[in-house]
Amino acid sequence: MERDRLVKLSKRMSKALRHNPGRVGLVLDAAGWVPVDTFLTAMGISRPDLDAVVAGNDKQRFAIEHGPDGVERIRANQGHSIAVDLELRPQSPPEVLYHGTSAAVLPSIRATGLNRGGRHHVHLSADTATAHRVGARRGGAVVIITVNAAAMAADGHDFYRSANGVWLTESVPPAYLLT
Ligand code: HQG
Repeated sequence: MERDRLVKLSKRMSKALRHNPGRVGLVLDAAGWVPVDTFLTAMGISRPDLDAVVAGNDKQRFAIEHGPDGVERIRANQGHSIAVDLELRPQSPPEVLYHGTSAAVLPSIRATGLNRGGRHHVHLSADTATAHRVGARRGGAVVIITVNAAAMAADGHDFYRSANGVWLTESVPPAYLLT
């Protein structure tokens, strides 16, 4: 099915742009960008397929824009495990943010808070429906944790919002977990 093909392609693109560019011979710049032409060649994909993935992406995972040199470039909006500086500015978060995860890890999260694991940040959602979708990826029962983002911000924790609306912060200590 066409949709399945594009989802598969999107996953390959995520891997290359977030985790392992070297595997397809790519080098990203400091902010995670790579020229679109270079990317197409390295991935062996066509421009129409790329555009279909970027435009049709349920989470707007990728950004395409013209760089300061006029060259068109692409990067992943969030989710990196490799060192890239997305140049996000701290922003004032809403009162609360949500984190969807598996019920199985709840005791550990209550004990140590939310950790970023292999990624750059802990990922938080502005609404419970999105948090539920994120948590459902883990399989099993989903729990949605409410984070007291306003209190964290008041205590000096920085929050960022990726271009596709994901809220990011370095870690969430247990004291800020509301539920
Ligand atoms: C868990 C997807 C035990 C955490 C989604 C999560 C998101 C702990 C897992 C984005 C823990 C990390 C990120 C602790 C955190 N003890 N487990 N103390 N602290 N965890 O995939 O938030 O499709 O790195 O609950 O939509 O699930 O890739 O993070 O289950 O936006 O674009 O450790 O990935 O986006 O898992 O998902 P992940 P996530 P994409």
